[in-house]
Amino acid sequence: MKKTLTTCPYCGTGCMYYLVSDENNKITGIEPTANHPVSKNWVCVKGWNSFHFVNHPDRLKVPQIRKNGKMEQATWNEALDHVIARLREIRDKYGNDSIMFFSSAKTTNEENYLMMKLARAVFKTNNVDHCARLCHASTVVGLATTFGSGAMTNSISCVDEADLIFVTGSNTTEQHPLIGTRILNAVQKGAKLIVADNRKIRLARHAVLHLKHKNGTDVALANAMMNVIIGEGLEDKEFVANRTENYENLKKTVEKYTPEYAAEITGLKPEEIIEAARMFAKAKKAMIIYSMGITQHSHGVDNVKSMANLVMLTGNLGKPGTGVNPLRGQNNVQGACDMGALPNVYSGYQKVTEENIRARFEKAWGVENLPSNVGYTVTTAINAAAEGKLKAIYIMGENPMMSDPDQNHVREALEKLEFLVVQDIFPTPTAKFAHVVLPASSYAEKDGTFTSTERRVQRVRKAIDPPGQSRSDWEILCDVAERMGYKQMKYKNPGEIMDEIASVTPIYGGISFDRIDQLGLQWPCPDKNHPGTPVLHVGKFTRGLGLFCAVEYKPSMELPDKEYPFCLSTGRCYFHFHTGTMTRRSRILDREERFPFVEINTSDAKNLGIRNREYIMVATRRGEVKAMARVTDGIVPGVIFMTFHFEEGPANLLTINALDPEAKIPEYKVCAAKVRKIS
Ligand SMILES: Nc1nc2c(c(=O)[nH]1)N[C@H]1C(S)=C(S)[C@@H](COP(=O)(O)OP(=O)(O)OC[C@H]3O[C@@H](n4cnc5c(=O)[nH]c(N)nc54)[C@H](O)[C@@H]3O)O[C@H]1N2
Ligand SMILES: Nc1nc2c(c(=O)[nH]1)N[C@H]1C(S)=C(S)[C@@H](COP(=O)(O)OP(=O)(O)OC[C@H]3O[C@@H](n4cnc5c(=O)[nH]c(N)nc54)[C@H](O)[C@@H]3O)O[C@H]1N2
Ligand code: SF4
Ligand SMILES: [Mo]
Repeated sequence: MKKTLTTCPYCGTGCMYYLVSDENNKITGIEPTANHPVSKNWVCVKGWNSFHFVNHPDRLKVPQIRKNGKMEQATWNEALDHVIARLREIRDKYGNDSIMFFSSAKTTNEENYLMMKLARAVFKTNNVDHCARLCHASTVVGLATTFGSGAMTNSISCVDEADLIFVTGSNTTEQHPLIGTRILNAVQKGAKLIVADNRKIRLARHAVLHLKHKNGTDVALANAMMNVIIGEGLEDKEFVANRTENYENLKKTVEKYTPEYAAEITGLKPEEIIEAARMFAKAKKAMIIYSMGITQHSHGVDNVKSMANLVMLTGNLGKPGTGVNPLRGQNNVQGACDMGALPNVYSGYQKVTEENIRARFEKAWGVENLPSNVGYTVTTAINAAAEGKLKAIYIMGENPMMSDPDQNHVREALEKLEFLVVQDIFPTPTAKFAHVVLPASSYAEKDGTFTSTERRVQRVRKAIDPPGQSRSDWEILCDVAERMGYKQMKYKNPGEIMDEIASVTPIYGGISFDRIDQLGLQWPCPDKNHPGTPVLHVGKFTRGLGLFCAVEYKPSMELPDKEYPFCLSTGRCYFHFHTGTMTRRSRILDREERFPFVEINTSDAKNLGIRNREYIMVATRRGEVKAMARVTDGIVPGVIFMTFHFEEGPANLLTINALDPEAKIPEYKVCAAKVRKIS
């Protein structure tokens, strides 16, 4: 038996544990570790079961090339030669920006860095992005504008110190279980909890106040809370005066958002809003925790700015137990953003549009003429492909056929592509459209780092050899670069890649494999002696002063009407992860939640004659999906909720391709739907 300390491949909480493997190169289980600051000898059910998929027989083991419409096995040489020949042809015919690279929040920092280096240094395009676009793009834009840095301001341990925790649009106990537990423990010790979510999530049972506002009305709620706070003189005058700018503008904007006015928009009672405002403002240390309920809207950036406004107004920033805390979703989505797998920035959020920054990267990478135009996002790339403007996509570790909005639209886009490469560990629905499929090795079979939601850069370690001919993503990417004739992408191991990252990325300047050996380090960590940064914006914001950005409430793009009377909201459940490629191949997890389901309120179900566990049809203007009715009082009347985990009942066949104008994030949380019985 061998024990290998590594980081969980599921959520951004970033638990570390030991993978236990035997002499036959098989992982047999996991063992928690006591000294990790977040996991503290615990993991959630996905952590416990994070090895079944690794051993699963469906793992991709051999490269494949499409020949005469059929996928055929190939050698690595044939597959990679084909990839670069086709990409070269397409580039020469249509230009550099006709190719797009989807990077992956499932892969390591080193691999994300190499993907963006490949796109920029070798293919000379800024067309690189990843699933943060579908997730926290609103956070990255909104907090960069207000604070100067788009990450969680505080640490997970700050939950223990808060007097009041405001959880909005985060089903924390199911989606970030070890943070959820931490919140429950804090409440038990006396912290107050406010939950804003119109589903009766587990945290709601422990809240002093549960706000069941309508989906998409968070700006109205926050503006009204600020209206009350200012009206009653509860704002932190000193903080506002010394640390922020543009306050007058905010004050003027929130004037009209009286509790009564916001009550009409949100469906709440005015007293609930007043109580929430008073509690939040009067707490000594209050923190906001939010996730997809805030970001996944056509006004997601406005929502995030509202969260920032609320904490600045009450002075809850730059100290333990406070802050704006967006819980990042994927195991390494924070890292994929940090590494510049985004169309507008290099690693460390250094802008591609700034000449001196481009010059630095040109020098470091030994290339000339790095592109200065901002590239496509994941979402605009799919649109461009559907319009025939984008010709090729190289996808590493994403499954857009299941995860992007409006599946028929995605299908049309993928079908139109002249060339699609899919590099994954499993044959995904997206891989069905690929011209070349490259088998990658999983987290258990490679070295590297993931960065958790609290900006903690942690080690991932190789426990076993990869199955079949599969190879690490970093090795594959280096091979592609070399075959393209680029000489500066050769590394002996991921530790060397991290050294290069540190040399070009100021916030990672002090990170190296030997320093982060056991517990990791929280960025910014600018030099080798820096201890890391648990709390951001202490004494001063990254951008200097905090910027109040006044925003008006804007309704969601497609609201319920007579024909489609329900609001369809989508999200996740405890046992499955995303498009299910990993959890549905995990015996125990798949046993717990086996069928596509739709939550519907008891009174709605009664009116339609729908019984619990009966299969029903859910339809929107995009399509219809069969799912099992879960009749419950845990959701308000008029709203239905589905997950996007099931290939056989894909929620994204229903969702709308409406985007936030700035962040380009889809509106996954609101569209109009109807349900009917299957006779
Ligand atoms: N088990 C499991 N864990 C996961 C994942 C997974 O797939 N499975 N995915 C990971 C990833 S990448 C992410 S991004 C996170 C997501 O984590 P969460 O954001 O917590 O999960 P969601 O289910 O998308 O949505 C959370 C809640 O938002 C509420 N909501 C919907 N609309 C609104 C609104 O307009 N306002 C407010 N205030 N609330 C609203 C929903 O009712 C829902 O309960 O989870 C991560 N962890
Ligand atoms: N309707 C609806 N849709 C949503 C959301 C929603 O709330 N509602 N949420 C959105 C959010 S927040 C997110 S983050 C996205 C997620 O969207 P995706 O990232 O597309 O979804 P995943 O299923 O996580 O896909 C990750 C892929 O990486 C593969 N993989 C795992 N490990 C490795 C590895 O080491 N190397 C390689 N090469 N591949 C690997 C997996 O098999 C899988 O196919 O979905 C979005 N879609
Ligand atoms: S809380 Fe997240 S990181 Fe921790 S074990 Fe569960 S899925 Fe893994
Ligand atoms: Mo996410």
